[in-house]
Amino acid sequence: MSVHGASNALVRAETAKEFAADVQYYLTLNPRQLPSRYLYDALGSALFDAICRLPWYGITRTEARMLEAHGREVFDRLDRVSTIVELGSGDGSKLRLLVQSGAPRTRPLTIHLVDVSSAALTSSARTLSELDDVAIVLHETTYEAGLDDLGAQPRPAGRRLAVFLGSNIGNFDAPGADEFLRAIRRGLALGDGLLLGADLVKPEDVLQLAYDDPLGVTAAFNRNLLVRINRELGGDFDLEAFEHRAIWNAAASRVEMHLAAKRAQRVRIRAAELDVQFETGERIWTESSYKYEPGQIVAMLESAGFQCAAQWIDDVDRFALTLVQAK
Ligand code: AVJ
Repeated sequence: MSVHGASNALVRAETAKEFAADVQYYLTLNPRQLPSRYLYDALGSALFDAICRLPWYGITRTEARMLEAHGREVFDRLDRVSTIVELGSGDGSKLRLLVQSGAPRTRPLTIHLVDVSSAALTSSARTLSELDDVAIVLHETTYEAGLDDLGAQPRPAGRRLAVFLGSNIGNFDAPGADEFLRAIRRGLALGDGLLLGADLVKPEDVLQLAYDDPLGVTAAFNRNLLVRINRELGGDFDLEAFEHRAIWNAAASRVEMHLAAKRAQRVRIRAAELDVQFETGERIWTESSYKYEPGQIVAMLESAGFQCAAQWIDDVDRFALTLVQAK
């Protein structure tokens, strides 16, 4: 195995400034918001890993089981894969499962990992280094920049397979998802593949427990965003004064996470030059997790320039893996 870093220093240097600018912009919108990508600092990522182990949050376990069960079929439908690109690498264990169960004979294999988090890249690379005869290339950058990098590189023989797992697509609203899927499509050539893992609509009580768990881990994950603003941007949020809310918005088919002010208060954030007055019950919308019907996933992919090759559905745990090809 070999690991090459293609890390982008420019992207990293801009992060603090961008965070301040985004907090200033989104926190003064009506309703107040914060982009969900900022949930994942080191502590936030550790809390998300804990969420994945909660008995009430099934996405990770169900998807891993499905990758193991259907991995072989993925590489049967999409033959001659020589390059896999994982967007948002997590800890690498799902991709290892997919390759182990599905691509035992596909060598040589190059795996590109694209993630803004160097911690995620390091742990993924370590997990994937257990595979034999695989070259790993790290891209410490945004999905979009990583896709551009890749689109510009000379293509080895064989197909590319892009992999976007964990229902991360669910953080995008419909126009955002369309734009993102089109960006993936641009990084691929005709006949290349995309494997998408997406969570399906399920009963409200199940969703409620998944996003507001009895151990309070999801609440901590959400409230950590305020801890991060306090630390990195000189904010003075009183942690005790905000509570986690998870709301199923049936009309929009999404679970929303919010932070609700328990009392009226004023918050200052020095680096964002902000002075915000919260009323009692006023909320900050921190995340959306869209839930889909299987046909909707196919339609969304088809309109972004793909053709469905296969879809696997777990009807008990309500999750879909969809394999498409660039058309
Ligand atoms: C990583 C975006 C897929 O929406 O289910 C978990 C994040 N938020 N619990 C999701 C999350 C609250 C997760 N995604």
